[in-house]
Amino acid sequence: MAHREVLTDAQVAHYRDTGYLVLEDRIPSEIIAAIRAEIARFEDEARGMTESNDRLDLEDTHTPESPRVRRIKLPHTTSDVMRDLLTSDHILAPVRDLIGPNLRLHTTKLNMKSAGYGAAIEWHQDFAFYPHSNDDVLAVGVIIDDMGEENGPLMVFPGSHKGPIHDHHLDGVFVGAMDLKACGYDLADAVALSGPAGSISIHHGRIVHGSALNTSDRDRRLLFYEMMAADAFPIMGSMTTFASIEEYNAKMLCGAPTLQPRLTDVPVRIPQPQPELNRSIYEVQSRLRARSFEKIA
Ligand SMILES: O=C(O)CCC(=O)C(=O)O
Repeated sequence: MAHREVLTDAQVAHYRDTGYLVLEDRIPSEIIAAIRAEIARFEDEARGMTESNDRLDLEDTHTPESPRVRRIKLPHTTSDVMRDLLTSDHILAPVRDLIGPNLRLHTTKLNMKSAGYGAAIEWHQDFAFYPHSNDDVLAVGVIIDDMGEENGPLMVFPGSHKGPIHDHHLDGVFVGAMDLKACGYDLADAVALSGPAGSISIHHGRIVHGSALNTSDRDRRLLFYEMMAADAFPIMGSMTTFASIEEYNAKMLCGAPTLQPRLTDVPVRIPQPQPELNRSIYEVQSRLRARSFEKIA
């Protein structure tokens, strides 16, 4: 049996079987409080803004007078608290238990999903956006507010990480979402990842997931750290971009980089051509004609 840092055999088996895991009580409350204070700082910054920029993605219903932020982009580059948490054992120890000691960052984002209007994210697979040479690719979600059925939780289809990569194209253009029914899924089989603030969720890069509009009176903020085994290399057309091997290796979170990709038998579709508006998943999915989730008027 392999030595593990934090996860039990049962937790590792659950992840392998279903493609997700929720770990309660993983992040100390003072770190969650510090992240909430950082979020307030970003919300202040949105006042007066007329359009999204490279730090903040704004809701369609945002106005400069009534700011509505739907995503803080790359928060590890603009917040010391969120950078330090990313490289801490709170996050990396369980990931090492699942996909090994050598980890490379893909990206970070904080999806706000505010009470009353926080935007939905249509069903998709992260691996459809960034196919790699193997699927030791996952996302850790840090639950900033208690997340339950009512406030737009992250939802997954257990076991879907073992299936195909579905078509995320419309009219020949990548739209970052799939047609759930056409792909044979029944909404009744989706599982909401619930947990109190300070929990983390982990979802496999191939798992089918999405989340509804938050019409409740409680915020649902979820900070994502997306990462992969260092020997999972991006495949042509993947949204993983880097200008040089030095820049690529600067994304290492722990362990050692390699120049030898591990190739496994994983399903791949190339997420190309990209739509013109492609600065965030919300923009990419905005071309959809049929939606699974409601949009706010
Ligand atoms: O925030 C959510 O509920 C889903 C996030 C997600 O899947 C994404 O941003 O790719």
